[in-house]
Amino acid sequence: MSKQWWKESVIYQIYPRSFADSNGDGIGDLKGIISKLDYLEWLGIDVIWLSPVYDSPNDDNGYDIRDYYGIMKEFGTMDDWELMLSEVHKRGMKLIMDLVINHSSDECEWFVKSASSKTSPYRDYYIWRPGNGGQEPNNWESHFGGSAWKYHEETDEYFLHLFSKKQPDFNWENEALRSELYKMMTWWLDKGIDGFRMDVINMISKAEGLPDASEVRDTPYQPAGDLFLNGPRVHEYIKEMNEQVLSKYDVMTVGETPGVTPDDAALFTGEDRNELNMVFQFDHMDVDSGPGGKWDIQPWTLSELRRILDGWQLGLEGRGWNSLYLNNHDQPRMVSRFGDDKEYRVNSAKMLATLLHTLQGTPYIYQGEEIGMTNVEFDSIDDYRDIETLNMYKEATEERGISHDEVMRRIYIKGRDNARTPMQWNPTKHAGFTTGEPWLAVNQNYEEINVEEAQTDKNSVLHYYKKLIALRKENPIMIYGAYRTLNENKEAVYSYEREWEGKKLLVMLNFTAIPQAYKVPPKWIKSGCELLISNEAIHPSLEDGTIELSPYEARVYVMK
Ligand code: TEU
Ligand code: CA
Repeated sequence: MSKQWWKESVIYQIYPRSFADSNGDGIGDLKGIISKLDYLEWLGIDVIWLSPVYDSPNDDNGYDIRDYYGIMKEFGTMDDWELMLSEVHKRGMKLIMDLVINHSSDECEWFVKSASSKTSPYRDYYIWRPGNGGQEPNNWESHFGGSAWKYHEETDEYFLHLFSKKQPDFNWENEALRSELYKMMTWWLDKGIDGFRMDVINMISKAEGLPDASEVRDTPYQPAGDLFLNGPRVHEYIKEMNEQVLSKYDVMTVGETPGVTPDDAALFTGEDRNELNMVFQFDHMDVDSGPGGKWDIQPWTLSELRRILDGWQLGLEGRGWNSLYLNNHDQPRMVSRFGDDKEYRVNSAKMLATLLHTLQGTPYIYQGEEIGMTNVEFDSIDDYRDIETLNMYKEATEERGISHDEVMRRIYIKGRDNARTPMQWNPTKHAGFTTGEPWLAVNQNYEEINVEEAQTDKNSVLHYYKKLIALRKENPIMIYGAYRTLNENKEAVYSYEREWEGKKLLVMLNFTAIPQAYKVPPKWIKSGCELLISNEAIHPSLEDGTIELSPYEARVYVMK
């Protein structure tokens, strides 16, 4: 593998709680993951990104770490984890762990000591401030609703939590805290892992003095992203982390960085920056959000999605590397959001997969995406588990007078549990995920949508993913080719070229449920070309100059 093996890899994200349950307690676990490694190897996966498996009270399903050196008991033991790692490596795959170091759980021993007294040597590991005339220290809103501050009676101060009340933010200005975190990272790297996905890593440096948010909406607390995203010392901290830890290992890092532009991303991922290898940007994940944020749902347009993705493809060309994703454990299922999860589920899932595997960057497959799993609609709010959803439901219905039906409509479209229903392995009860009662109900379409069915159906989404992944390994142009956008019928068709060492690819994706005319660029007629992959079986030749793309049809040609 080249030094930059992460550029040539396809990465698969496992959300362990929902992946595979080996002991019938209804919760996915490490032994369950081990039982599915042959499947991932068969698919052609190179790297597994494992969402947090550290000891946690699960206020935010593991993104609230209580013991950074221990495994959550529901998931198994450290021996199980060691076995999993060796089984991953035995199959020639790599493992990156999800690292949450912007905040910990309030049950983490560091926080318990920090909260024990104002004079604790750990006090400054977290962000404590006195109240402001009986009010919170500033007007910041938590991502999970309400104030970003919680009052701590025992020491008569507030602590900052940008997420849940049980996720206190670390104070990265404290050097001892940073050393603790680097020591912990080294401990995991010495176990042989192949890197980290770093949770909200661009939130670790907050604005000097923690001033009030200037943008004031008609809500009690205000979004303050400009005051805690890409803060004044964020690059200093990450460079220090790289110098003291990461640079000593052949590992990959991908930072989760809400609110970054391509210019910001180039600062985090530039090869001469010695910070991170890649970042997850969110511009395309906000394409259907209005000024009120994710729950202010707006229709999205292909021209806006293209503008965003073009911007990232061209913006990072030659100075960074894109992470390519349309799904993860925080986002609704891509076939429901950007495709058609009813009449054209299979074709639109394949079309979206073609997009992700023919842009420049590293593709990330989220568990279930490869079989076209869809969003879910539970009848009752009591069927939901995600803290973000439950807090929003309570605040919207009880404090803002929004109707139950309207709030449920928003949850159906944007709720995070859409992505967290158990992986659908086969058509037996609970989709073969568990022999017990699942922690979150299985999507009722599992009899039709499951891995077993997909493996037997040669035309399934799954076999299409397997072919796309294999093509990337055989055609470096899909990895390294320069990206050039094309504007033919651009409101309905996303088309672009890739160019590398004299070779050319032409990609055309019909993003609609109706046939679309597409005028082939003349140079492709003259030169002649052959079809590399398509989600349709028959294709009029390109000679005619104008072709018709069927609903959600995807085609990729290579120039002769
Ligand atoms: O998510 C950070 C983040 O930006 C989320 O607020 C995301 O935008 C939101 O969930 C979309 O609805 C990371 C983790 O991926 C997420 O699961 C955690 O809840 C969060 O950090 C706190 O650790
Ligand atoms: Ca289990």
